[in-house]
Amino acid sequence: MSGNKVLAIILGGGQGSRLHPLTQSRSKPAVPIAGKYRLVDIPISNCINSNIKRMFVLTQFNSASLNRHIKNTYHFSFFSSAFVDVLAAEQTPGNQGWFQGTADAVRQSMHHFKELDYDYMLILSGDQLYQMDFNVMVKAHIKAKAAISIATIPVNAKDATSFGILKTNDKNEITSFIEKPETNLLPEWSSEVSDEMKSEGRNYLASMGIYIFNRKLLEDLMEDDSTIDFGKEIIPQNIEKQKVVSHQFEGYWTDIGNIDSFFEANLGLTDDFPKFDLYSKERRIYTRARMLPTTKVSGTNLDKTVIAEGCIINAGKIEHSVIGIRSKIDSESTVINTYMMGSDYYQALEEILDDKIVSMGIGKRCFIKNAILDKNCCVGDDVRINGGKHLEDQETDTYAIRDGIVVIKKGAVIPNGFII
Ligand code: ADQ
Ligand code: ADP
Repeated sequence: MSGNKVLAIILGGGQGSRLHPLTQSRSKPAVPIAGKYRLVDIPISNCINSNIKRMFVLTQFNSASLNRHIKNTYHFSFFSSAFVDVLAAEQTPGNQGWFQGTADAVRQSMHHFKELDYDYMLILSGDQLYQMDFNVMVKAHIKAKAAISIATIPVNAKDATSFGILKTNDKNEITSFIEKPETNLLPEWSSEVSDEMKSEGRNYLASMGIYIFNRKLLEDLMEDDSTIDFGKEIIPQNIEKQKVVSHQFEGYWTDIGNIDSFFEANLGLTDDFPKFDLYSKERRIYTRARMLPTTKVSGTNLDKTVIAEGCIINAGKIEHSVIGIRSKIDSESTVINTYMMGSDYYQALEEILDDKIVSMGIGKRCFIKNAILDKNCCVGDDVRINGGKHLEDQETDTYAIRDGIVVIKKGAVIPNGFII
């Protein structure tokens, strides 16, 4: 199957409010994950690995770091038709509005796709962690002569209320669909799943928000501007009118659209055998090649920790943490259950040696637990950040607390001796 007939759209994010404050100064696709990547690298890499090499990233908020990242990362051969283009919400004479929902975002971008040669549109979410071969799904879509295919995954009752839940017949055709059902409706929505899934209590078939549409159908559907969302309108309205097929996936897949799930997914990379495999030869995750120096560690007790390139670590102890590019952690500091994103650049030596300035990174004798440190944070000496469920949600200029996780904002300066 040639990837040339498939055009991919990555839904890069609406307001991004669920990931606030990580999205305060950047669009969601540009949020750094796993120490050296950005969220958008996941769907883009899945497309490249599936030989789908024409992609548009739709975003509501066009940040400099997203454009820089895409421009500096995805260089295809001069002779290839491959591209990754960012389409930010734009006001045109015909449309004064801002993107509202997912279907709206696609509708407002349709004129960019008109001249392109494609038969199938693959629509992806920008905030999910998974590795999937979309070609298998495209092949199944063509074989089934489907109009729409939806990637699906069995989930448990607790998660089922956050997703579109569906039922299929014995030909995998979707017969009914409900977007984010209330808990009291769940008993009517369980499906036949494999024994393994059943044993994990995953009895509900959820939409992964990954869709394949036949071109003509999508173009027709986008003509009707009363529909706003795929999950709320387009999919439920077309179940009976079109052949809509479920493509079940049983690999690792997780939605990382809020601070809690984002934090867990990042720390999950420190497991002995992480569910998300960054070491796979076939399913490689691409990102910007930065040519950074190797990481230097001295006197640190390290356990279950992932450290990216270009770091200078003199901490006492780091446990169950992900330490991003160019991070600096000074002596006698302890870092536990923390995702430190790292820095965009190295400070000049004069700044580092100036006692009046809090340097970038983590200072001496700090204790940091259950935290996310956004890029370029300057944490002074003797700072204590003890995140956990005992803390209530709150927000200041320099940090926010969400579900007990303390998020230090990008570039925030946390003075010596500060306690959270
Ligand atoms: P949600 O994830 O709740 O459910 P939604 O918030 O609409 O759906 O977001 C889907 C994706 O589109 C996200 O990556 C989001 O950031 C992005 N997005 C939203 N609005 C956008 C806009 N205006 N411009 C660009 N991108 C935008 C959906 C489905 C469910 C399904 C889950 C699976 O509706 O049926 O179960 O995805 O995660
Ligand atoms: P990343 O390196 O994670 O891809 P960005 O795309 O946001 O990060 O930009 C990082 C690059 O931008 C750095 O390599 C550096 O050259 C430059 N940069 C960003 N901010 C600054 C700054 N305040 N001072 C100097 N250089 C900066």
